[in-house]
Amino acid sequence: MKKVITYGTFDLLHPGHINILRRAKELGDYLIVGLSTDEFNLQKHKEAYHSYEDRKLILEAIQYVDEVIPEDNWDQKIKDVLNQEVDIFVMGDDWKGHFDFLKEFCDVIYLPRTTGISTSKIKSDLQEVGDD
Ligand code: C2G
Repeated sequence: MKKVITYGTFDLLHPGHINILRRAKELGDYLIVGLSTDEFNLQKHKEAYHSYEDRKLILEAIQYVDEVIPEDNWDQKIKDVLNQEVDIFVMGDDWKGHFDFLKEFCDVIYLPRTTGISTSKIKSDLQEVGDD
């Protein structure tokens, strides 16, 4: 069984998230998502609208996702890859090069981001509507 892992906040779920999850799953048989905890998001200078529990509930309902584990620091990826016996690490290419240190332990694949959509764009678009 080929195991794939990816990480993220996955707040205000949108087609960009679904596209990366679908493509990641297509690379193997089992997809693990390392979901950023609310506390780790603070370290990432992000504040998610949905709590970790709600973002986990939403991700677990997605057909491509087989398991969700907490991501609570920048340094857990090697341990996760080894402990979960991961074959492939996947991220959007906005992270290209950032996780190449994992190549010692698994395949590292950066996939093109979906253009024109992001959680921050959703938030700013809604802000504009609200201001009208
Ligand atoms: N993504 C994408 N296309 C978009 C938006 C996001 O392909 N339009 C991808 C990102 O590249 C990432 C995943 O969706 O691979 C999750 O994105 P975020 O929730 O924004 O995650 P991020 O804050 O980048 O956290 O340790 C890694 C970090 O936790 C990644």
